[in-house]
Amino acid sequence: MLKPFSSLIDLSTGFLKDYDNKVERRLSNLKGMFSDNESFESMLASGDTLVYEVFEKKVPEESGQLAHAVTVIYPGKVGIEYFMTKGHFHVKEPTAELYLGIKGQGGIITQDKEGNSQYLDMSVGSLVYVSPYWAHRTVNTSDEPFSFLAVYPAEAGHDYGTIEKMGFPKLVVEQDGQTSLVDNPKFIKKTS
Ligand code: S6P
Ligand code: ZN
Repeated sequence: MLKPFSSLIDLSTGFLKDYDNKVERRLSNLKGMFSDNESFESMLASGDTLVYEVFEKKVPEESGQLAHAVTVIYPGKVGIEYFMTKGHFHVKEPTAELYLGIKGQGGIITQDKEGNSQYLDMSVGSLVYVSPYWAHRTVNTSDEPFSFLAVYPAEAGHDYGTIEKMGFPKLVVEQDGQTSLVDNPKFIKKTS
């Protein structure tokens, strides 16, 4: 049986100090996810930039356990679209998730299976409740690393394939120095 344990987030840097596992996502891992393919390919040609990292604590993937991880999204854009996570639905769809902003500025774009979408700004201390059935993707809208904690049922699982096919209804972009949401021309709305 898992004993109670603690870990430490350095609030001055936004990093989880004593993680068990780190996932690195580079540009090449996000192929096809940014809207502007030309900018993506030319950026990739000059280096496989680190876009985000996930620092995870390991808990058993079983009912009753709470998985938790700190994500750090680095600043950057592909074309006008901010660096972002892949985004996912949970495999066990009736599972919620709680996000807490730790450092920097960003936002979370969500969608349900009907293609309804909602964007929420995040900054230090923002507490975001991602309701069951809603896919979620976070973006860094600033010029410093954006860090947040996610807590979710350990058995939730990640469905990346659906998002790879359909995308999100909105893109989070910088226009005239402002963060804006624009329609994603490549979004595929579920038909059944
Ligand atoms: C897990 C939770 C986060 C993300 C992380 C990276 O349910 O939502 O820990 O895994 O922010 O995003 P993604 O979409 O690549 O898993
Ligand atoms: Zn999730």
